[in-house]
Amino acid sequence: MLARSDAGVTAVATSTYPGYPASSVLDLDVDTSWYIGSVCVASSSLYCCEAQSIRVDLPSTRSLSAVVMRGNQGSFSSGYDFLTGRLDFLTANGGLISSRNVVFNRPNGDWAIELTPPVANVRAVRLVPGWAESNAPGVAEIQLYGQ
Ligand SMILES: [Ca+2]
Repeated sequence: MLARSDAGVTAVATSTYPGYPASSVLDLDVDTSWYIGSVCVASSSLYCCEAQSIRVDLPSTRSLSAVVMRGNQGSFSSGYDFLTGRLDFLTANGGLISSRNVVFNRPNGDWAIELTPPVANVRAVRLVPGWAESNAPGVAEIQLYGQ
């Protein structure tokens, strides 16, 4: 697994609920989550969070073979999951390599994908939420696999 904070991987979010930082998606603890701090607003729905995102940055470009995301199991184990989203694979310059649509599994909010073939030259992975169960939704883990 590539995405661990002790391996130089970092996470940054456009919005964070106090006490639930972006780094919570990298600690390999399903009981800790990052949550969006703002009220989710969009043209179509109160519960659409696409104005926010979280990005996991790698210390160097890598080839990713899988992504695993885990739903919230800690303080807010139900009612604050993402329902849909989009996962963007980015270059070192922030350019878009490719994207995958995400429909999180119910009821736990988990999601996983094997990337075949692997996505090469990835420097960052960004999750752009779509629909969510509520305001201030979050995710417990974003785990990246590859070499
Ligand atoms: Ca966590």
